Amino acid sequence: PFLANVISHEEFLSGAYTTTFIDQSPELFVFPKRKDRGTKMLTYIGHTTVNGFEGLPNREKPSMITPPIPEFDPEASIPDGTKQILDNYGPEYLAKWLKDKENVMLTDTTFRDAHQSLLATRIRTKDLVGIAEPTARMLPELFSVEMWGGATFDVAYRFLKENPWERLLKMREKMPNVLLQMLLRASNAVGYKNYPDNLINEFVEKSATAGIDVFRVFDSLNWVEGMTPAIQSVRENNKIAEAAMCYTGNILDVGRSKYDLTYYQNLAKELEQAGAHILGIKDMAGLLKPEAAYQLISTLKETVDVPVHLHTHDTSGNGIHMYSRAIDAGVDAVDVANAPMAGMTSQPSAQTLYHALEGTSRQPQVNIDAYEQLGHYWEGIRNHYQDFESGLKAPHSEIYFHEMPGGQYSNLQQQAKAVGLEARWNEVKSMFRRVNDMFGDIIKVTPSSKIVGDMALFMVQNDLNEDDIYERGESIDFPESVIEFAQGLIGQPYQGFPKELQRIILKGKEPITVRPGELLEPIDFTQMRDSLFKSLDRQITDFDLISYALYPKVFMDHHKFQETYGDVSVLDTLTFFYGMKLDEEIEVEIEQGKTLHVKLMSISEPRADGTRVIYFELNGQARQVVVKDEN
Ligand code: 3PY
Ligand code: ZN
Repeated sequence: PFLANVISHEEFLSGAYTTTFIDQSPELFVFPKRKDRGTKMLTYIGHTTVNGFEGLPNREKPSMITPPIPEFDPEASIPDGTKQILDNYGPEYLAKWLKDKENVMLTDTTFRDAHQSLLATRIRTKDLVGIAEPTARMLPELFSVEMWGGATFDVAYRFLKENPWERLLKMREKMPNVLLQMLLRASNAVGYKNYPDNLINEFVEKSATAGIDVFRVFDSLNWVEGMTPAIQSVRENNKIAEAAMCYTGNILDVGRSKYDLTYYQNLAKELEQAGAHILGIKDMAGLLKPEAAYQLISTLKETVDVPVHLHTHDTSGNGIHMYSRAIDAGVDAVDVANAPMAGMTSQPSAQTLYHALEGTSRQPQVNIDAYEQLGHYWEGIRNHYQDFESGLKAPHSEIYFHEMPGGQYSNLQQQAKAVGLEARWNEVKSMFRRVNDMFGDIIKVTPSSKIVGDMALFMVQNDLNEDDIYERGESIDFPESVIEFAQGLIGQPYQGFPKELQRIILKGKEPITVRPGELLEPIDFTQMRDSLFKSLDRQITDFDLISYALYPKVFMDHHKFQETYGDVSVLDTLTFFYGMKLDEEIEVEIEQGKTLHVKLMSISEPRADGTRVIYFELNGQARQVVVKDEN
């Protein structure tokens, strides 16, 4: 095969090669591996059937109906939308167009924040892409569809065993008409720590190439200096920079003056100057109350020239009332989710908002029947993920006290459970607030919210209170994330760190005060590509490189998983999470036009070495795999 690779190589054929040709052409050594996709897939199904899926109860696969997909004529052209405005006239024009609209415009978050906040970000690409084209055809009036970024990136690799870039590419293909939007944690990209500037630039450039149009950029401490490189990078790629300020506290509470109306007003001006095409307000915990929204939006609309886009979580149940006041005050766009995926820790419901605004001049112009039809799909799909539900059953007004972001609530609950604190969850929530106050009342959103959560868990677990920290702090080993925060490695909090606490946590280590990205070595992508190529023994795409640079271990684990089990993203969701039932038959389309028929025939008892033999029929032929019984 080596010779065949050489003589068919373009450079060899053209005669332009030199003696270093072989050294410089690593692709010559990429040989097609013997693929046995069938065995790999059966091994995955067998393993999951016997051992369950990590983190889920090991139970028999539930029977569920396939969610209905609205019918459409695939030959009919897809109506133009906001994407065409951006592509034809550029981001400044689009921003002005948005600002001039009479009706409020909608961003649909069902494909990202809704499931991040309700189902621990677990909806798989297959289920998202499955409804993308009908959505594009039936809701072309949307401002944008938020479908990437935030936690989706690492969850895709880590838990769903799929490639987040493929999700983006496929969604883009199915949705050519509406703007695709992502949540970018500024210098933390889609991770939990600061990365070198050149990695942020690469990330933005490749995300833009792969299909992102609107980048909602935020910093977890509202530190504009930390956001500027990302905003600039988005602008350089001719995409829309939506610079977002995170809302915390309560501007109506005159006793709590750190984050008052003037604070947000000044921040808005700074973000406009830093290059925002749109000003985002990211109310990640749902703390913005209706009257506060009215005052905030009215003030900001007078403060900046760019349009204002509001994001909230409906945790308290006040979301629609709050939006309605914000819309009265002139907000240009709001974030909503399709009703069956809305409410509680998710965004307010699109349909409910539509009806709430009937009879007003600002009612969203969307096809409400389309929304409902698409909703039938989401209602069905959500059932497939029922084991990821947070268990929150009613509006949670306590949010105004503990201030935990919607996306974090179920996560921290899981973390608490994992360390045996399930029964002390109420204490953890109240400790979350106490830690916030100890830290000097900070903005809490990924990753700063995770740091507050880590510290809260740590304190409850070790039965520590504030006095213990101040009195015995010198002898306490604080969580790593808390030390990094005190070192300034995620940026500078507004009005600085509480000095005494910082000193106790750092135990003599010097904090930094500059942007962490300035101190980090740029990544040498060429060198990284070479070494990855050597260890993976396959072509390394630009997307692979970025993923590896952001999450080396997660990326390598994903690679190893694929070597063992192949591409499991093609499986239907219930099979992916629960395996198969005896005598069940499924069809798996492994590539277009190539379908495998799989039937589970029997499972042996565990053998002396702890393995079981699983008997299948694959396309009518008997096949067996051996899996370890880990129960
Ligand atoms: C994220 O950063 O993932 C968030 O959704 C923060 O609210
Ligand atoms: Zn959110």
